[in-house]
Amino acid sequence: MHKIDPSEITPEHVYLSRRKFLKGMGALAAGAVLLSACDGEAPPSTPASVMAPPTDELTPYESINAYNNYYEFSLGKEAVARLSQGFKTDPWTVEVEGLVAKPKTFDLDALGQFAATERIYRMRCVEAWSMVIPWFGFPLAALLKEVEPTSEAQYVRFETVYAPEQMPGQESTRFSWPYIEGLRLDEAMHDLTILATGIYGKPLLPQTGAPIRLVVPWKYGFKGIKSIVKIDLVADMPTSFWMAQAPNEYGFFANVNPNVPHPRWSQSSERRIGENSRRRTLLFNGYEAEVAQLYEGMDLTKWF
Ligand SMILES: Nc1nc2c(c(=O)[nH]1)N[C@H]1C(S)=C(S)[C@@H](COP(=O)(O)O)O[C@H]1N2
Ligand SMILES: [Mo]
Repeated sequence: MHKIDPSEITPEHVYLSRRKFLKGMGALAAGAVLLSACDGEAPPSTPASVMAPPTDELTPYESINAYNNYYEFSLGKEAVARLSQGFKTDPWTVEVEGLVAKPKTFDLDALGQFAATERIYRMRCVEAWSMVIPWFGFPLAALLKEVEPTSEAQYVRFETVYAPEQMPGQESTRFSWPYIEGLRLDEAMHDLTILATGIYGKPLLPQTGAPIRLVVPWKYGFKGIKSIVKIDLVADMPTSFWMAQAPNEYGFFANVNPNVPHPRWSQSSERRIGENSRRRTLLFNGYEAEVAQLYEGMDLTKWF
């Protein structure tokens, strides 16, 4: 696994990784980024990622790691950190197989070969809370290219580790374990889609999905499957953990959409962790310009 040294998070590094997002941004936004990238200390305290509105502040490291959804450990968001302490994430392997020319099992060292990038993304849970997280990781596309999906591959199916002896929640028969998620191949290949291995330049802790988890910033948080052990290229749309659990509440695409209420939660606004007032939820979580073309012709007024 790529060991993230704190010295890697230099202002230059932050600046350079953000610069990649400047395409299509106005000079004002670019100026804001330059300013925030030049103010010295790392990790940056209030920078504006160009992918996020300039007013979005990073959620503090402590909050990101103290309020988690990870049902394998607990249904209580504040209990996950404690119950996942000591969860064994080394050694670890991710098997990539299915409709690929070159199936391959990646160990931590092999995963560390992929060029690391920093991505500051909003994360929006369907329960209507959100955070802004500075991830470290690499595009999922880089890994998929290495295994060479065949022309029959249409979807990617992800699986979380099954380890009930370490994950007390997996003893519950209320859910069908392991946790499964899926993406259409073009969504999986999109540059915004990453496999994350760190936050704020530090390796992921168990509660955020160590050692490796998916991040798809324009979709609801439940698509971001944690502690992945298996990635399968398949022909048919996978049934996700939540689709199996409550098909009337959870669709496959799950793109953030303020206009389509979930049966239990209006999606029009959200509570940003650490802020008092609610903010308006943005279509595709604010990444419309980057991803709307993936869904041309689909009915955005429906829950999906
Ligand atoms: N394996 C697994 N992955 C999971 C979950 C889970 O319960 N198990 N919860 C999901 C949900 S609902 C959300 S909102 C995000 C939360 O990520 P965070 O705890 O890092 O904020 O993880 C997602 N990934
Ligand atoms: Mo969630």
